[in-house]
Amino acid sequence: MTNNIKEKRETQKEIKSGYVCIVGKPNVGKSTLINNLLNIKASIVSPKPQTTRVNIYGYTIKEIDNKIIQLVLIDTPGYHKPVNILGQNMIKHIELALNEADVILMIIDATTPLADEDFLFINLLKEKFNNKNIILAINKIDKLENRNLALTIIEEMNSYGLFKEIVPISAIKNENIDKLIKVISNYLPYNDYLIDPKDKQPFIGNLKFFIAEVIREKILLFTHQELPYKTAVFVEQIEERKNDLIYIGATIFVEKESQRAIIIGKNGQMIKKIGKSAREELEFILKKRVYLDLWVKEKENWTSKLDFIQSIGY
Ligand SMILES: Nc1nc2c(ncn2[C@@H]2O[C@H](COP(=O)(O)OP(=O)(O)OP(=O)(O)O)[C@@H](O)[C@H]2O)c(=O)[nH]1
Ligand SMILES: [Mg+2]
Repeated sequence: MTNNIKEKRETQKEIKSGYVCIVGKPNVGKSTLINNLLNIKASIVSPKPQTTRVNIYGYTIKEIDNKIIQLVLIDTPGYHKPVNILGQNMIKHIELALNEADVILMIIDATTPLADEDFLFINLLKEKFNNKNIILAINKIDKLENRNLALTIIEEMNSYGLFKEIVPISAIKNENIDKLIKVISNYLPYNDYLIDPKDKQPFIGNLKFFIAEVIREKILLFTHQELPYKTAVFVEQIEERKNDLIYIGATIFVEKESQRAIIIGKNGQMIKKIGKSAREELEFILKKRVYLDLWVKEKENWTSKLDFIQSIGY
């Protein structure tokens, strides 16, 4: 085969593309899945619910069965009953993504029984988004002692008559992810690229916001009770310095003085731990040395102040 013919054959491959929004209750593994699909860290992950606060966009190209698949992915906050303006904004983000989606990918956790939030969300999908292609992924199957349980869950979820397909997966162990992409591709509407495939930026985000998120991820990891839900991070300054060093100045906001004391810790040990862990990860991602300057400020009742929430990007 001459090169010319070979090239022509390659470009004749079928292309499928579309917007896929990843939704579901908190902590089911939505952000873990988008990171897996993008093959980079775009969205922070933590063992605590309500980690993601805004929609995170990314795109990727996969090739399966001689078909080129371009997914424009949206990771969303976990669906929950909001208790403040921050929570209300999170729900607005989810609705925005649902409206944008060609395919809605709902995630549930195979290891926990369905909760109120799952039922509320299923009702929302039934009432407002039944005309869209809705696929269900049952995540965390790696944690199932008895894999047959996945079949029972599939049967139960089928009874809602809502899902076009149901796929058991493990986002962490990369199980059945190719199958999931293949299933999604059957419902993608376009037969062309949505984003120029030469565009090498898989994660459509803002660096300052991403750095703030990495810092917040460490706070989620090391602090407990209400603190993770009352913490906001804002990067004030990023400055390239000599010898491949980046200076990053960021403020951690909390609602009360007592929370400020916990974040700082005895002899400043907690803030040191958060700073060290964030700095190490940022150095790995940015491939540069990082000097991370962290301040902790009290901003009374910020989770109910719309102006502040918007100024910080949530
Ligand atoms: N065992 C196992 N754990 C998983 C899997 N996927 C995610 N997790 C864990 O589940 C927890 C929550 O993961 P996230 O990706 O932050 O969940 P999320 O749905 O984005 O959560 P919110 O942003 O709070 O809505 C983390 O501790 C993950 O490591 C999986 O496939 N298997
Ligand atoms: Mg998340």
